[in-house]
Amino acid sequence: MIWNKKYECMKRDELQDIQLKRLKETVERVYKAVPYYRNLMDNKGVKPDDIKSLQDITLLPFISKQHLRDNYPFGLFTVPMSEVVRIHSSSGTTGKPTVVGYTYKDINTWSELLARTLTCAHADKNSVVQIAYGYGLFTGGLGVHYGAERVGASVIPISGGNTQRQIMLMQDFGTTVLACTPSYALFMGEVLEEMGVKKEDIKLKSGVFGAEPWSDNMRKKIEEKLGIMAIDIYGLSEIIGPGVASECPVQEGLHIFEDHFIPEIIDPETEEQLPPGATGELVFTTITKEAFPVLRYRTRDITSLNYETCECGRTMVRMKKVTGRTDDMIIIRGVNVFPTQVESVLLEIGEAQPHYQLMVERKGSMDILEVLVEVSENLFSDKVKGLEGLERTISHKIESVLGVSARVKLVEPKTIPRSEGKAQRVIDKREI
Ligand code: DLL
Repeated sequence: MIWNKKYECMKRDELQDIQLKRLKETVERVYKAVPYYRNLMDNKGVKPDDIKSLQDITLLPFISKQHLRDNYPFGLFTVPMSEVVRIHSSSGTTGKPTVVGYTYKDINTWSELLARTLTCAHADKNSVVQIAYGYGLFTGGLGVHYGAERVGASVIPISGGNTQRQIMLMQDFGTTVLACTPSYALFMGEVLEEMGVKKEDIKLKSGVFGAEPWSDNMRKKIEEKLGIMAIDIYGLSEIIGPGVASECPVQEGLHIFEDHFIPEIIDPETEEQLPPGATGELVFTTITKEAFPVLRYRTRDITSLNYETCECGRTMVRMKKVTGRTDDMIIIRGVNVFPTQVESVLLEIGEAQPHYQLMVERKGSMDILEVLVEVSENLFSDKVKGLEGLERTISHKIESVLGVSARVKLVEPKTIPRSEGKAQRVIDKREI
């Protein structure tokens, strides 16, 4: 059942030898090809030859989303564009998105990682995999797609939305594996009930759900409603997309594909590496990527690493389910949203004040975003009709910038609580 036993079940010392060799190659590669990396390393006084053990990874500089933005769009690629066969970009960032590139070999690696992931959910050539992650610049749809083809499954590339149709095809085509965000999976479960379709009437056996945080309680609900085994899958565009880590059927932590990515946990304040088991910010170094390798990328996701052996036979370290972040990014219906994006919309519009708050709720399985916005004194005393128009304008603009719909509510001047420190921009009432 394990897809690539040689690597996934490798003894740790053998794995570490491979990791060190690959790490050295990657450091050499970025140092040679990218002046920006060379400068960062020179400034830290580290040369590729200084990497003599895996622990020497701590000598290397960190990379953050800001570094990627500073090099928009292709500045950190280590191959000429003639070698790049695919470009993706991360959803919902302020201003310019972060852009990632893949060579043919990278796509091949990525497909294998998703094949491993889908195998964790018992997918094989007899499976029918319905992919309801978004296709396009988002890495979810196409990432899972190539992995599903790699295991030889029959793939339904339906993308997100149109839930009744999803369920009709699920019945007619005999879908056995569902791939989408956990909140969408739960929503499908609800629509299934509304449509009077019993879980016994469909062939669904498992699902690979990720791209947003979800709890074990939510897992239970999804498993019950759809009658399946729900597997948590994790990844981020900057590292490769989905396929960075996946739960196995034991469902106690997500195995990180360590033959391709080296994880570290750091203290987000001091940036010191923390010992195994400690909770902190997850950092990844990619060690096989060609087009867009990254050194010590700060994910902002909070978790811990468990090096104990897993019942499933895989030896790869397990990360705990991600439940929080060190920044204020929230994920609404699978889309990453930063409060500062709302701020830039408000500043552009002018009539609204940059005093705002994002309220997120979950009704059933749907995330509802409401944005409270203060208006200026003189505007508020104007006719209500004008205000409704302004609400609509802001709401349209937010939807086009963020990629998610939001209900906008204008509020009287000075009603949003002011803070002396960090403003509380997000009130997240979701219980996931
Ligand atoms: O969400 C890639 C992906 C697609 C993963 C499909 C899994 C399935 P980004 O849009 O770059 O990439 O968002 C990455 O989403 O840093 C986490 O904060 C969050 N995230 C992704 N997977 C999980 C998960 C894709 N299983 C950001 N649990 C990451 C919690 C997750 N958070």
